[in-house]
Amino acid sequence: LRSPAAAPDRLPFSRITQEDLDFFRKILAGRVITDPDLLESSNVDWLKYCNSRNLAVNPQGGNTGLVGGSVPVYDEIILSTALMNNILTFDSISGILTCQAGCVLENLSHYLEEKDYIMPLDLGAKGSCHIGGNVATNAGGLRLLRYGSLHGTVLGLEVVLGDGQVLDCLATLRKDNTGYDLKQLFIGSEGTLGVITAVSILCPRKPKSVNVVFLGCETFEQLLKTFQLCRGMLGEILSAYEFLDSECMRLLNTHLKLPNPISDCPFYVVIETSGSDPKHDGEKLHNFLEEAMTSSLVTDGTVATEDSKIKALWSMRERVTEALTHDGFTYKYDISLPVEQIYQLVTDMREHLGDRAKSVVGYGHVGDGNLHLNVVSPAKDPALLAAIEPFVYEWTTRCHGSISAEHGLGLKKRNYIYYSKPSQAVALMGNIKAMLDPKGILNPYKTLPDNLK
Ligand code: FAD
Ligand code: 2HG
Ligand code: ZN
Repeated sequence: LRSPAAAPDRLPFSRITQEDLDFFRKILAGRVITDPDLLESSNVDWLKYCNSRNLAVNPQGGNTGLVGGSVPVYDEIILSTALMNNILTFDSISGILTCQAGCVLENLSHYLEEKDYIMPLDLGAKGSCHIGGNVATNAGGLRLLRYGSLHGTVLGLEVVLGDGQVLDCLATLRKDNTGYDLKQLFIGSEGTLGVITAVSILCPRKPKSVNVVFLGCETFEQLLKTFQLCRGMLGEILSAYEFLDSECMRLLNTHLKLPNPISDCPFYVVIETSGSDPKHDGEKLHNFLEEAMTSSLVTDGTVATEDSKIKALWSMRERVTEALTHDGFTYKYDISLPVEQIYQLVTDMREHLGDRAKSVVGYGHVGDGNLHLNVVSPAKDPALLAAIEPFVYEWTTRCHGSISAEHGLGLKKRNYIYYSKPSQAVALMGNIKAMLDPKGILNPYKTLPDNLK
């Protein structure tokens, strides 16, 4: 029996008697535990314990993060959400799902599809990443263009703070303006402000008609004009506009043996439409493709309507990261820029590095103005790194871009925050961290720059 100093007065419940224990032993043979040593772990609130012992904790979901945020730097305790994988509720009228943080994104998608709904986000790491990790990183992904960011679709969160307090903001309401919207602080906080234990999220209806088109363009300018054209002609059914360059295609061919589904081009686009009427969507898509071809914006293309071909076309975009891992040591940059400037950075980086890099590739979420610039070398190469940075960050700042569009700062990018945020904003972030996690036990060395610690 515990009597913590700050506990509220005990309410008038009955005391457990020997008869109660006998009853439970009868219905739960062998499963009633009364040994104080065995009960210890169930009675101790582990975060309270870590806080009082000043032990550092590293929350971990699917460990697919790309900025070193999900793994300990020294001897932090890894807190994995892998076993917290229950779906709690789903309301088939509103489309609101509540689940524990450790649910794998793809499992949630399968669950929802049976109910004619989908998750509002999708990413290449869906088979491993957890919804808690997605929220903690504010993951963007392939359909942000259509369904918006998690800052809009997440309706509620349950979070355990550094001192063990459970913050229950697990609302399932579309609208709730009662005071500050605290859950927003934890979306994208990369495990530094609290441990997300449950999420409620607004899910869109499953589209009745999905088409995927894979197109080739001669120049990036044409690719952007094609984007403008398809926004105008496809309108509300456009659900993704993604790109990869010919270097990515070469790596997909070489390392993953994925053949190019169309003829060789400098740039490739994956366009997805999702709608409720196959005939209407088909007509719109047909008109768009006719216009794009006759105005010579695109040089070649292929369309998929059935699942297996849709999957195959998507893998040309989703598996670029995997292809890069087979090419050598990869330096990764996840940059937000005004959309007209996104490929110029790749061109300038190639020119700047000359033959010092093995490959310099550009791909990403054109629709969101988000470039993934990856530079590969045969092995870790400090001289190459010194040539890439701060060049890439200074270039980005000149264009008023962000040095982390969707992957976060983690360990790797924490000290570059000032390229994208003014010092007052960073100082305020430090104050928020100090208020929510005064001992700084949650994911130390991550997100915030070293000069704040
Ligand atoms: P982890 O990697 O385990 O953790 C990431 C961060 O969140 C860490 O700082 C960790 O401490 C924290 N964290 C994890 N769980 C919790 C929790 N419950 N409470 C508090 N903090 C927590 N990202 C995109 O944004 N868009 C993409 O399109 C995209 N595509 C990808 C494709 C591939 C092939 C790969 C490998 C990665 C991709 N990513 C993408 C990056 C990554 O998958 C996402 O950041 C993802 O959201 C991380 O989820 P996770 O469960 O793996 O989190
Ligand atoms: C993607 O969009 C991911 O494919 C991964 O965000 C990007 O590996 C990368 O740099
Ligand atoms: Zn991405």
